[in-house]
Amino acid sequence: MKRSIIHVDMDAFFASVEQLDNPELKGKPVIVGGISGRGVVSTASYEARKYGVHSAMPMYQARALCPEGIFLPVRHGRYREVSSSIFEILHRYTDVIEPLSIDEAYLDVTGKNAVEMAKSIKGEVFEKTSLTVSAGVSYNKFLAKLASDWNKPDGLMVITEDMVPEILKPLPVRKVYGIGEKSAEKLNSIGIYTVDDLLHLTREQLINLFGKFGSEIYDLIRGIDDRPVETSSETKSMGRETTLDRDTMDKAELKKYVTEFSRELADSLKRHGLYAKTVTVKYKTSDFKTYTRSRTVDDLISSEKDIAGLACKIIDAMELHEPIRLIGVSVSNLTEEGPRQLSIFDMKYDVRINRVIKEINEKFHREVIISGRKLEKQ
Ligand code: TTP
Ligand code: MG
Repeated sequence: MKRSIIHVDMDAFFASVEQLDNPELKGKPVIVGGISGRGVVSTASYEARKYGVHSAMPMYQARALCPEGIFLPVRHGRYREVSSSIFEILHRYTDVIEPLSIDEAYLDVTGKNAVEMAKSIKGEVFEKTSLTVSAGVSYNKFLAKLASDWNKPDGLMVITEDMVPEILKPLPVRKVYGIGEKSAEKLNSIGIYTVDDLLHLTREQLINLFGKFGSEIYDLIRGIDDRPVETSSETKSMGRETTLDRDTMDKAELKKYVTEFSRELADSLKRHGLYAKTVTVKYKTSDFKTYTRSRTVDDLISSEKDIAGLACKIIDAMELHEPIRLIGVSVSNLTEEGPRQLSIFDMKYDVRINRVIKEINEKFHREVIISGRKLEKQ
């Protein structure tokens, strides 16, 4: 059966939440990000985008482009809270949800009226949070994501089979899933700028250019994408990372970051009902070399304390020769099955007996104390 996929993506998410919490900011150019010297823009409200400000731009550049902008630091905790309520709404529509980030997800609603559902999701998100979300509807992931981006903000776009490939032809190659900035530059250098140009290449030519992935590109630009919507049980890993305001060798400072990330990861695991067995710390040194160090445990972990505990142990064991410019934490080896609560009947007989004796003793002891108090009071 032909699939029905919805892709939802909140509009200018961090900035919209700031405008929500402080209505004076509505309609103004709000820029959220690292507001210190080396910080970068996390996102900008649509008002600020008119000045050319965009995500990942150095903050000093954003200040130069938009001097009247309102510059705010990132409040991850608050965005996570809003994100949770949005995902709660989405889960009422289907369980086949693949979260892509804090503000973005695919839903597989095959067999249902996807367009009506997308309208309803938009309505409900706005009603519950006063925030707008853009939705894209199509018959695969690539086209649904493209559609949600089509007329942001507050957009709703449907891409049907008969619109393909005409609708794709004028798009710059960068819009094709998997073609990053570098690949786009490579294509531009040989005179290929749009999907239309790409359509003239054979599968073999694309494989020569991009390796195995070339074959996928060949299909994508013809509207073919069989990737399933992967629910959280298929999620392989989750991670958070940041470029530091200044390079450091101070392990205490690094631990502060990994503890903050561990809290976010614990939240995310909880939201998806997942547990992890492996914690990985990734770091990049000032000479741009990237390292990863992992620890795997027998237990299933999901709490901030457990994740941060392992991450900090990894940091303790790191031998630093160069200052660090980027630090990140991820959890992997994920499973949906929680740690089994051992019931008394799962234990070996002698352990069980000991436990019962201990409980009886404790109860007895409590009773003695209670009666002791009673005696005192009398
Ligand atoms: P996006 O959905 O990419 O951006 P957005 O929601 O701000 O704007 P749009 O309307 O175009 O969807 O990312 C979601 C949030 O993730 C964004 O509000 C801030 C954060 N983010 C970063 O911190 N750094 C980044 O480079 C990007 C792209 C996003
Ligand atoms: Mg968004």
